[in-house]
Amino acid sequence: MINTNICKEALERIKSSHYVLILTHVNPDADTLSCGLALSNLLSEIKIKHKVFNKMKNLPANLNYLERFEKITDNLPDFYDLVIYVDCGDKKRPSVNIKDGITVINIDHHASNDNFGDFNITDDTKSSTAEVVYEFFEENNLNITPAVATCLYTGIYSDSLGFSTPRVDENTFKMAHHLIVCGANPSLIADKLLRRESLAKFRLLPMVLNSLELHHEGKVGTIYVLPKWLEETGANLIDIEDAVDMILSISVVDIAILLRVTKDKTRASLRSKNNIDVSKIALKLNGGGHKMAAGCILETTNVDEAKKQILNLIKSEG
Ligand SMILES: [Mn+2]
Repeated sequence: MINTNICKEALERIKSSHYVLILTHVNPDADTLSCGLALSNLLSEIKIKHKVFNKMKNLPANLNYLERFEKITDNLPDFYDLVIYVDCGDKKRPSVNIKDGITVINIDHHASNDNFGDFNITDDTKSSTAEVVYEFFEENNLNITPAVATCLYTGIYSDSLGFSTPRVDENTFKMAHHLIVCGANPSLIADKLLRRESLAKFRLLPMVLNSLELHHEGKVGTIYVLPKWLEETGANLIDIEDAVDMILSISVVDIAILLRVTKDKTRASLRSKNNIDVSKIALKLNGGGHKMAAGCILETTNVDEAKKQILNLIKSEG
């Protein structure tokens, strides 16, 4: 649960800092980046020097409408005296080494968060970290500008899969309501997030969907993508990320698996519904993740071999 005093103390600490480093997680999603940018917009307003860091060179371009998006950097500044982690279930998620002895603010909603910060603003009842950041603003009576409102609405909308995940409740809608009052535009945000796909994606998608096979009485659906398909269509791997969710949306399917073959290995993304824990399967293959969304790497470039390894494991797990 979010503690008012900790929110106030954390803000005081931010205000007394000379340079704040805001860390977002690898393979960034809209939640981590929108939280980082909401804080960045606040810090620039109150004139605190800072940087939003993300390890990746290629950030999801569909988030480029968020104010200060272009300022996100993969360069660590030489000097910083406060670090804020956003949407990071553990300290390793940003995949970067920070200097020892620096104060850490940890803002997150993962149930697995072990409160690694000096200030922990965490709440695992929230469907997104954006809701936790919203509470941080509210507890401190901070002004929510249209830029901040757009960031936070984006994080909530995206991480709750359009207000459809189990942790969405009346408070989620209350916050969304207030963010719209503050200047977030729901239809514009949905257009920016959902309706700007590349043509290449739609050249690739039929190939990938055509690879669909159902196993174990239809409960497990597999699809794959081969490197030559990416070459032929000019699509990126990121273009195919939601194909696995399409397979999971098939009524009989409880586990959907996307196998992405690369030059030297195969990456597997696993999704589940009906309370099935795919993180256990990923863990057995040295991967990890959440109960309903996990991943691992298979040391083969033969897609049938990769499929066999993972299906045998699912069978043995029951
Ligand atoms: Mn999140």
